[in-house]
Amino acid sequence: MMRKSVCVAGLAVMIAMLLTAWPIVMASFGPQAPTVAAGTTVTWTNRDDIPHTVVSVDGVFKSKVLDTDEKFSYTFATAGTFSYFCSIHPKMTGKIVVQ
Ligand SMILES: [Cu+2]
Repeated sequence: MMRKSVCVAGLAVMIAMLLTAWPIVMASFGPQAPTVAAGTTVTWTNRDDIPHTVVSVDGVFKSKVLDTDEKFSYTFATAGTFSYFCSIHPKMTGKIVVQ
């Protein structure tokens, strides 16, 4: 199963969390490291059938537990590289590059 939802419309970027293969440690964020402009709101959507979270490594943002099709959005006001992971499955990682 390989479902990705990437939508760049105006100042919004959609990131889907998806399960690429069994076992669960293969779950991943896609795209992995999109580059966006400062001021962009990034929305993560859980396209998987198990819960995930989106947690900034540096404590910049933190979602609640997202069930299937639930969303989390964060607006990146400043430039930098923001790494994040799923607190339920710490091997699920990604980053957002803000310019
Ligand atoms: Cu997860």
